[in-house]
Amino acid sequence: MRMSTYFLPTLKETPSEAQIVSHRLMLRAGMIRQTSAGIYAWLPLGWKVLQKVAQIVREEQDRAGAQELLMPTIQSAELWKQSGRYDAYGKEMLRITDRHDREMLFGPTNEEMITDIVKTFVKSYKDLPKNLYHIQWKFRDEVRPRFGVMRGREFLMKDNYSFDLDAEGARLSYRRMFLAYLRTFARMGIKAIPMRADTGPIGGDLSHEFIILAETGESQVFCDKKWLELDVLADNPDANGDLKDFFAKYTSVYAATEEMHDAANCPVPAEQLETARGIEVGHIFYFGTKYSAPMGAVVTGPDGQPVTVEMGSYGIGVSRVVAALIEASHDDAGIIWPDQVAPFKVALINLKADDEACRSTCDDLYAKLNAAGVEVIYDDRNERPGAKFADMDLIGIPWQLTVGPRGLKAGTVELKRRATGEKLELSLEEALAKVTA
Ligand code: 5CA
Repeated sequence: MRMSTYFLPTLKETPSEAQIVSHRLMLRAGMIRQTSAGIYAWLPLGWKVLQKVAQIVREEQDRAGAQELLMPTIQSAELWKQSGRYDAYGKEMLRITDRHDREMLFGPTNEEMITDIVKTFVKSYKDLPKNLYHIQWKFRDEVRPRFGVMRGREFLMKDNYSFDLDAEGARLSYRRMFLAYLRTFARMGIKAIPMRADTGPIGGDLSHEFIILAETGESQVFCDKKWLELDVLADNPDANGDLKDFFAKYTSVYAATEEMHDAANCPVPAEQLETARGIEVGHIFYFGTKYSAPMGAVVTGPDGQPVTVEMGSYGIGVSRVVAALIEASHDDAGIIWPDQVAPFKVALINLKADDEACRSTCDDLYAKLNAAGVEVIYDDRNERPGAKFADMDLIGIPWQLTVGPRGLKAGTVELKRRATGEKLELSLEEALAKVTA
């Protein structure tokens, strides 16, 4: 992508309405634009990151055996009356009336709709288990939307729903998702800690919130310092094997939200206890027959008798994760994207756009990087070097490859690692090899 043509409206000034760093940086980096309170347009740079995050979520869902579908954002009130949640959900639900005076709503979540779909087609125990997910926009009319996409009214969620014949099967589905969530966040380069949680309006008896530690988090959390050393990708448990031991290991290390934490009876000694703020990026629930019973999701069991299916639901705030990643990884100059979710891998900076040697070298590097499948943003504008460096630091591209007239005479370019600030003088070939590796 050439910066001269890219739609990247970066801001020099810090927007006054933004109270937390991720919101400020997303506005300054030209990632989002608020269109109404708590509702955002995702501009090209932001959209790219959002898709990268969604793709990691998708790959880990697929690996865990969940299947992707897509349900609509607009739902009929009828389904919610069947489950009994239509009145209970209150003002957070955006209710809509269509031209025929039918009651509709913009979905805040999809338990009812998926239960209705599954019960229509799944009639026998032989059709179970099933685990279905989608990545779709939700609407919750939050009283206080704030902190940008962190607590929006419209937001992107991955939500999935498991259907099992019995409680044992449902607990296995829950453990599979527990593992998938740990893997998902680890792959994004962040540590999300599962904490026993309240089930709230979703309901059920077993639930974990996945929390990223960050100063600006909305929740107060407590965890054993051992958590900071656990490495799920190194543990590498098999999603299809027996997950009991893994689940036992990862739930035995203490971690709790404020609502669940009891200081007087905390099993962790004070010097071993981390007290921090946290951001909830995911939430999983096992709730048995809370929806399947009232909505009649029943299959014929092995003995010919009807069985009400056991369900769980599992959510990741995909758009919130983008903000949480920035809270976890930034400095005074801007965002520092982990490689796995960076919108571009390489920032190619031409220090002197009107210099023929610089221009042709950069054009050539740009073509080679594109040909090698490396995502590159190329600053080919006629701007001051200082402004170019500031923009690239702000938007947080992992590698900055700078080409200037002085270096070129010596046959070198400069390669800077955004995260560490480390700079290397390399030949063109060495620099190319390093960023395409
Ligand atoms: N049906 C269940 C699981 S699929 C559910 O809706 N769970 S939830 O209410 O906990 O939401 C799942 C995740 O969505 C949360 O963990 C959070 O990361 C994200 N989320 C919830 N509300 C918002 C919001 N207003 N703005 C941004 N993300 C949100």
